[in-house]
Amino acid sequence: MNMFDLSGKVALVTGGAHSIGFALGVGLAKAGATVCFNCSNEGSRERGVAAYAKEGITVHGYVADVTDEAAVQQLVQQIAEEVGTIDILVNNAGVIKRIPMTEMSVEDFSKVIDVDLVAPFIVSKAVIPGMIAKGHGKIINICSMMSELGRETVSAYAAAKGGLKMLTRNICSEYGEANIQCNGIGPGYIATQQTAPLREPQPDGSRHPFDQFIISKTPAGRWGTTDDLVGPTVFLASDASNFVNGHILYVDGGILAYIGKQP
Ligand code: GCO
Repeated sequence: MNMFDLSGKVALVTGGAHSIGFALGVGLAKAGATVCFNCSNEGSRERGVAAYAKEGITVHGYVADVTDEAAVQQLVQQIAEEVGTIDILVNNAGVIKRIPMTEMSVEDFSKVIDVDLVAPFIVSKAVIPGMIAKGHGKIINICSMMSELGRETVSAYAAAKGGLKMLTRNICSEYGEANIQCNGIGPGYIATQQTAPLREPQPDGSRHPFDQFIISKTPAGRWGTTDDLVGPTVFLASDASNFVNGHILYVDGGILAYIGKQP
């Protein structure tokens, strides 16, 4: 018996057309799941479907705004009709705005909260009834180092990701008896487009100061890759984690355990 086998399971990865979401979608598919993803526009959907096809994966791609409850309800219904009731939800879609708090508009703050916290509520609310009807479900929320730590310029993102940690724990508390396990993945600093500005080489060719800082704060001595997140996500999506609930699994190379190297 392979407790990590996802065969027969339907997975939805929000924001699954690229970057971390794409890597997780590929990993879930390679573990046997039928993978669906949503994104914000048709161009991204087409590029995403093509990218999965290059990996030999037939995926179901949809355009839907995860902050729009009516659109999400329709998406979940369409997936149920076209693919099957969702067994695994990965709330991955997210944005970040790096602006000093006193310079950040309420509009910008609210946008980050809407995508990074309200949307996981909306999508989870939409899929839980189907999971209850099936007698099982897995919800995996992509949290962050900022679920535990703050830093300059990311007030909205930290507030959202801190809230997402507690939403994870509350879904666990409210629906655990329905055999729904809700956990989080807390990525460390992962080399993606979202973190590219933090890694840009300096004009003299030296490392970006933040790049140097993260390397000094990470026992693994490197930035993570999206592939580092796949195994932990497959674990939380599988029967191997049926008694793991309300847990945030930090995949950070040890950052949260480490005071940091003396300069
Ligand atoms: C930042 C980074 C982080 C990472 C990730 C860490 O500006 O500090 O973007 O937020 O993206 O969320 O877990």
